[in-house]
Amino acid sequence: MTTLNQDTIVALAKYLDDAQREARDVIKITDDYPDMDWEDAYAIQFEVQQRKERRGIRAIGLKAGLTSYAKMLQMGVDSPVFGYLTEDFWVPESTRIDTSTLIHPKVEPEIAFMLKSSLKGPGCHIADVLAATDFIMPAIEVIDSRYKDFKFDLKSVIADNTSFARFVLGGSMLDVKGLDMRTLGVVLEKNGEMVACGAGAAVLGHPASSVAALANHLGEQGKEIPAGTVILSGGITEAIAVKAGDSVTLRAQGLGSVSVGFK
Ligand code: OOG
Ligand code: MG
Repeated sequence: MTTLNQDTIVALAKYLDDAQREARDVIKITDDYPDMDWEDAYAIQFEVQQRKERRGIRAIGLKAGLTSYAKMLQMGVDSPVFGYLTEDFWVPESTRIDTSTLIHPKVEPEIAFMLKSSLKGPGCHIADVLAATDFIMPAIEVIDSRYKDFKFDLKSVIADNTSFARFVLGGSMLDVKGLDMRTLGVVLEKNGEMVACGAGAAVLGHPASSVAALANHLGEQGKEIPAGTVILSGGITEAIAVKAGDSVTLRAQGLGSVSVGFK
């Protein structure tokens, strides 16, 4: 049961959608609606996505966020969140993203999963995820909270589609068979210097557990993750702020690298 009425949910979705489209920050929504609940937060996120769909922008994947201790610590929250990847925010590798369309972007090193079969919770676990995975790839997620100073609580960030702003896939596709993703190392470089590094285990012990958590979250609503879905499993390290002129490369063990620039 949501605590907010449908008119309020629709108005808050417009508030966040407009902020994103106009690249300006806004006050977090829990300041005005401190009693909103988790269902309200996901209902607003869904409504933001509905607005995009009405403009012809489809969801082409899903994401989990705040799945590593580094991210939880950085943002001062304690549980994962889930959101949509939309087609308008997919960016080809080695291009430059226009920072005038963003508020205060940050980049995150992530492992992307491509599913060959559907996943349905509850009860989904790492082995189910690995069996359903076609391949993994390195990914850079650009996050850009629509909230002032990038400060939020969990409900506000869920409503804001978990700060999703762009994503870049690249490098090699890797079969998960025979792979220990926990020890898969990643190095994030900005302008040729290493700015963060980590290993897969930073993400809930194993990046596949983040995908399982997503399947279980959707399972509570009777939804499944269809085959062919690309999923970002969550930043392995803290997110790194970027500005015009920066270039970012993610090197992932056995997966090559993926790069993107900012102008
Ligand atoms: C929320 C989104 C976090 C991740 O990978 O942890 C996220 C935020 O930190 O703004 O995408
Ligand atoms: Mg992320």
